[in-house]
Amino acid sequence: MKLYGYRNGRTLRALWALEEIGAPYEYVEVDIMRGQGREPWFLKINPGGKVPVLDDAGTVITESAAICMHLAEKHPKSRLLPPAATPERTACYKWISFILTELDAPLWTIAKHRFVLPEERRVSAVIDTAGWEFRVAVKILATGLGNRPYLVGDALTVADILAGHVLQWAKSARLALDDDNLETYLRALTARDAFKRANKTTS
Ligand SMILES: N[C@@H](CCC(=O)N[C@@H](CS)C(=O)NCC(=O)O)C(=O)O
Repeated sequence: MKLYGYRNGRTLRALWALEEIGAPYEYVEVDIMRGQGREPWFLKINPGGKVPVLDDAGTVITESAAICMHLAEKHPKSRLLPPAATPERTACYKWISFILTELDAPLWTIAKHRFVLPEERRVSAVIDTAGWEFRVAVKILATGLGNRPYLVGDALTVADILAGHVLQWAKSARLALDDDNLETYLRALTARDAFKRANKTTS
């Protein structure tokens, strides 16, 4: 397996899943800040020009959540997804969708309007609204988690990998989590050996 990625971003999700399952992989850094994502060799792999991208024996997967779910399906012993067609699997799908649409989306909006978009496209008022949207959504996550160590069942799933990533992203974007359980949850996730190995690769 080959993972194309760039540090400090959603690549961490894919690396973390790879480290949790313990399968061998090669990591290829694509320096998106220096335009490598727009180079012809990379556009052949992902015409969207974005990372992460996983090449699993010729199956090329874009989208960080899809990569994590693909890895979980192919390595069921990792238990990164609960068994198919169970209420736990459905709960996992629910949280994955929620995290992507309600937490990743406002964080991405904030990043875009702070530094990603060309200056003439940035609208600073949007940042405040997106911050408010994030705070509303993160309360729902906190309520769903309660004081449990995982979002679904009694083991780490893809939902926790995505949640851990967005919570860490929020903190680095100076957004407070305002919830002791979420802080404890994030501390435990980032203390995992697999997380530390993945984080080292991208930092
Ligand atoms: N929804 C995609 C987003 C991928 C994405 O935006 N990746 C960023 C890095 S975190 C990127 O490659 N940006 C380069 C660009 O937009 O040109 C995912 O979850 O994988």
